[in-house]
Amino acid sequence: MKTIYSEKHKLRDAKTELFGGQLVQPFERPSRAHYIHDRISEVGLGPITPPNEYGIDPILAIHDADFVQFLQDAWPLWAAAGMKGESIPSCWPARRMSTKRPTHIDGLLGYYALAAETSLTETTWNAAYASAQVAITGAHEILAGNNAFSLCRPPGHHAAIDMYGGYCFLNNAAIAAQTLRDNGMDRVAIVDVDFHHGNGTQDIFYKRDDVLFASLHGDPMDAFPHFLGHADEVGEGKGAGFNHNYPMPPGTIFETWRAALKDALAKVAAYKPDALIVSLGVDTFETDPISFFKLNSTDFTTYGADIAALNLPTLFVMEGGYDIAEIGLNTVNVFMGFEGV
Ligand code: OKP
Ligand code: ZN
Repeated sequence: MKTIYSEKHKLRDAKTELFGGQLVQPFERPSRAHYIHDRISEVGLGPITPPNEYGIDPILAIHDADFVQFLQDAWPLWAAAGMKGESIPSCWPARRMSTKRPTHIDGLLGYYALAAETSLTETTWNAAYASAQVAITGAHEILAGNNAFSLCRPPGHHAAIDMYGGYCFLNNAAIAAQTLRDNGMDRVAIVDVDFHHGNGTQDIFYKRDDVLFASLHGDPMDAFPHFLGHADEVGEGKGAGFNHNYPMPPGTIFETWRAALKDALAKVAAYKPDALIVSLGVDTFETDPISFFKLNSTDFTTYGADIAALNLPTLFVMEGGYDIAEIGLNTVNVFMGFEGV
């Protein structure tokens, strides 16, 4: 299987994440992609190639133009305001407040952010843009008849139509799905196996019946993003019945998780999509520092084979995973299972 990878992910190298009341080194850091890249080479999974340049239009097919412009303007505005640290939101339109878009950068950050842990930096936009190109290039591999892995970084599944946060800026999997739709595919399914709920992807496709979304994740009562991902969120309007959430409690073991995956995959099979996109996060691993599921390394191989059994053109898009020493092994194990190696 071919991997799409851009060196430009290194431009996303924030120094700060707001975590537990402290500014810590971000869990989502460049070495994550390096470990995955090295493991792919080590096992000889297949060629690793840079993305093609598809421009801004496929991004604007998913995200609002004012939001995309904000991602580019935020750092210059922040710097011009004389702020000393990285750009962190501190103020939100909470219940019964105005939804007018402010002009001051502190207001804009709260307007477009869904959480405060994700610092914006001078080159964050460039990395997010490159990550989206990696996803779009992967989609074009699917259109050409090949399965592929888009080694996206930064990740994307928390980014919504007009919101960033949870380490995500542009929704890579959603952009890839839309690319497939805009190039002749009628139905696309996205299965999100990252530990966290893919709130952005759900939001983007919630009222649509042409992209089915299923997510397995830590129950939002206990886990980020806390305000979406409940089992009773099933889609709306035309989209009713095309959104499936599988929230699971702390300590969930593979047997339970796999039963949820099989249920989700059965929904996908019944939908008869032209292609499958897997939002692949390996933060379900037992020693992930910010998550609470209990998968071990061989479980990733096992569920890779479960996904392969669908026999669909499949694009894997990288999301989370923060036990960095094991991220290469766990990620590539999914592909070993998928390819039946
Ligand atoms: C991004 B992805 C934990 C706080 C979690 C943000 C997590 C973002 C995960 N106490 N903060 O889905 O892997
Ligand atoms: Zn995650």
